[in-house]
Amino acid sequence: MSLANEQKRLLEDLYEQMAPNFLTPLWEMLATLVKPEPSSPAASHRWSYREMRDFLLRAGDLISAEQAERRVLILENPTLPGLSAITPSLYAGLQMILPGEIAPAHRHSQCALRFVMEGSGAFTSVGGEKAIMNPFDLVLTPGGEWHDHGNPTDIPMIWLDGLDIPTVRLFDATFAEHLDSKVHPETMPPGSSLAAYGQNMRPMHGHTADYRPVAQPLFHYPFAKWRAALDGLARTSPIDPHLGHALEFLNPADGGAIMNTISAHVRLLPAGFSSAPRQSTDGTIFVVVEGEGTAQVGEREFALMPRDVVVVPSWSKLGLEARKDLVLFGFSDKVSQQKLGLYKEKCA
Ligand code: GTQ
Repeated sequence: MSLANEQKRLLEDLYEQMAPNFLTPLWEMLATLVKPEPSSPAASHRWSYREMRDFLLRAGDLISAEQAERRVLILENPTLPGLSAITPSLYAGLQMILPGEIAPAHRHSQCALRFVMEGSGAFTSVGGEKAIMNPFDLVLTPGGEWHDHGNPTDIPMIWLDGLDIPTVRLFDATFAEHLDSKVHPETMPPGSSLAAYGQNMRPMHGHTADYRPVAQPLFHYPFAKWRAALDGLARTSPIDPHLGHALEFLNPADGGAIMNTISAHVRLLPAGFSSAPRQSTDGTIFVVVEGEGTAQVGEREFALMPRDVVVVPSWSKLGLEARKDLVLFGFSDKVSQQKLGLYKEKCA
């Protein structure tokens, strides 16, 4: 037996003997733990809205929102089965509230965003203030805030949920509770926080601070406003070769990201525009809002149609091409990574 083989045999013997003591040798693992660059366990994938919607409507025939607490189909990353994760740090789900239904009030450590896919006039209530939702509105439920959903209209309401469930799981820091009543009592008329904080201003006497957390006063970013802002940017600023015209949603209290763990943005890529390839460490979930085009994600190509959802894992090379003016909404864990000093991007 050669010396190398003898060494290997003795080491393997040693590993076997230490295993019952829950000890393993780093030198066998180091290369997979500390890698020269990200190689995500998540896959890129596109979910067709038409297909998801069909399954969700079928679920709607079988279970009520109240029974389910939240009637949601989880968009599970194909290579992260059983983890309820669309990227290693984030969760996405498609939620439906049928006419007359209520999804009862609860609160939890996890931060949530809602991006409306269809329907008009249903609401998410946050701390007792309703946000009346319209297509492509962004509504936030920051961690720890009471929230319920309801649909007083006569059409189904469907939105995409984005939560930091896997992040909170990583830190083992989850708390949740139910409210005694199904619906939180109304604290302020619908639109109050948007009126007070949605114009780059704030009430001088801070009377709303009593019911909205000072650090997170705004929770409704209507489509009409962000779409107009994107058009305004496109009219006045040169286009970014990697992003297209892009705007991040901000928390007006501090100019930072919308929530503690989730960042969100929108992009407009004019017809004929092809973005230069870009990589970033924040695996991103995109929703197609308008237009048509393609997303080149590493070696794979996805056709983009309105309301489809595409996940782009960390450090995948992303190139976007617009056939018709393409408008995208995206969310990611960028703000978490920035706080931890991890965020990086690379533009070709
Ligand atoms: O609406 O509160 O998709 O608590 C997953 C967990 C939605 C919600 C989800 C939740 C919610």
